[in-house]
Amino acid sequence: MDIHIVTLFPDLFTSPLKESILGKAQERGVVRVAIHDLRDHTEGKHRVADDAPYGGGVGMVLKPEPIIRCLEAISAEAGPATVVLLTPQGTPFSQEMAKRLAKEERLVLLCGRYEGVDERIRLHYTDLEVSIGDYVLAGGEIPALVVLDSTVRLLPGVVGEERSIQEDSFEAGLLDHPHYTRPVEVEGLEVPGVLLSGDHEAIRLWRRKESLRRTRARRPDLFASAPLTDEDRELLKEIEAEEAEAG
Ligand code: 6GU
Repeated sequence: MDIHIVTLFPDLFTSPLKESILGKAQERGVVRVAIHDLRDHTEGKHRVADDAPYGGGVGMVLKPEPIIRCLEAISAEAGPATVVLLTPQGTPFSQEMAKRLAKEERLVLLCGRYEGVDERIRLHYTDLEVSIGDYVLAGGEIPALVVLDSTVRLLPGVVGEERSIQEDSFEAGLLDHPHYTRPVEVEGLEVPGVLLSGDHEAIRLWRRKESLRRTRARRPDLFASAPLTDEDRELLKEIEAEEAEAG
């Protein structure tokens, strides 16, 4: 997969791209990431990439021409790409969207800044607009890293065990269960006994139940679309009985 990032702040990407899963995925050749500095596509010695909004008002707007030139340079060099604009007005990002993006051959992540990008870019040069949540960030760079991280880790051969992806929070439409590692006791705090039992079926049931318990407590909205089995419904009844007893 080829990912092109278009930004006014290329340095924001250096260290996140070097480390961890994103670094490894590039080393392994699973993904190639190219950073494009919008200022390289501006005109004049001041390399101006933004301008005041028509109609007046506060803030600045990203000028259209440098973006158009940059996108055209990318498609001329690399070929056609799906262009994703990072903006607080976009569609809320989700695991589903990460899965969809992971199927693309070539992506452009266009980082908005200031009050936004010229509307003509949004209308005619982007395929998808994405927001990472209901809060305002100074620009689309951190959201681009969020999209990049969650998409790249889904590519085959990036995360060591395929199974560990299937068991992630959200993959089954539920939150993940708790995890424990050694030692068995720390500061008087113990690991739940069932995890030490060696009884794989009991462990599976415990994990599923805790996953349901957490989802019920923290994100009951997820039940609206999570596929639940008869066993899940039984476990949920047990949880409800336990909670009622605990008051
Ligand atoms: Cl994609 N951009 C900005 N500037 N703020 C955001 C966002 C994006 N998603 C949530 N907040």
